[in-house]
Amino acid sequence: MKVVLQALPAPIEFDLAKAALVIIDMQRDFLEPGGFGEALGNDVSLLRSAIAPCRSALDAMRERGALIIHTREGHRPDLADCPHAKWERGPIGRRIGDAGPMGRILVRGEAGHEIVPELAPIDGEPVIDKSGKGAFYATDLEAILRSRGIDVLLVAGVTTEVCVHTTVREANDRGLRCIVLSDCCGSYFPQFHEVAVRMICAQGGIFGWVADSSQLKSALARAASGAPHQVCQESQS
Ligand code: C5J
Repeated sequence: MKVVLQALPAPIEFDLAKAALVIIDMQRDFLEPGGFGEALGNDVSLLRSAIAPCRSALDAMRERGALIIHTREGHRPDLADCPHAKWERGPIGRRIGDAGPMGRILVRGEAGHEIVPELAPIDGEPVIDKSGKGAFYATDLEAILRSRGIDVLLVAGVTTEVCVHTTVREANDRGLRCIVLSDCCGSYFPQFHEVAVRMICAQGGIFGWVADSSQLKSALARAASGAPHQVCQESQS
C-alpha cells in the first residue's frame, strides 16, 4: 500500500510493506520512578506524554499489518556488556546493576527493564535488546530489516536526543529513510526534544523526516481508502 505522509521538510511517499515502526526503549526504567532515568536525576513524568501518541501510532500500524519492532536498553545480569565508562557515570548506590524498587537498574529480566504495559509487544513483534544507545550497535536489527526488505523506519520512543537520535543517525547512514514521529518521542529536557526534532529535518532533511501520530493515522486511512493524495507543503514547526 502506497502511503503519502505530510512531513517536514517535505511530504514523503513510501510502501507500507517496506516500512517498520520502531519503538525505542519505552521501558519502565525510563518512564517510571525508581529506574535508570530517575537514578540519573531526571523527572520521569516528562516522558509519559509520549505513551498515548505511541499507542495510537502502534494501533494504526498493527491494524494495517505493518512490521513493529521494539527496543530495550539494558545489560546482562553479570554486566559483562556494560562498559566501565557507562557504569561509572551513575551516582554510587544507584548505578546500573544496583538494586532499586523495580529490580536491578537497567538489567535484563528485571521489572524495570520491561516495556510499559500500554505498549507491550505482542506475539510476532521483534524485541531488540541493546546495550548501547543506538539500536544498530551490537544487535541484529539490521539483519532483521534487510531480511524483510524494509527501507523506511517510523521512529518513536525515548529519549529524543539520546537513543532516538542515535538510532536515526545509524539508520540514515545505512541508507534507510527515517520518519521521526515527534509526539511519540520524549525527553527529560523539553528544550532538547524540540531541538533534536528540528535537527532531524533541518538542511533539507539531513537525518530524515518529521511528522506526528495524527498525520500518520490520516495518511494510513487515506491510503487504505484509495483517496487521492493531497500534497500540502505548509510549515508545521
Ligand atoms: C538514555 C535512552 N537516555 N533510551 N537512554 O540513557 O535514551
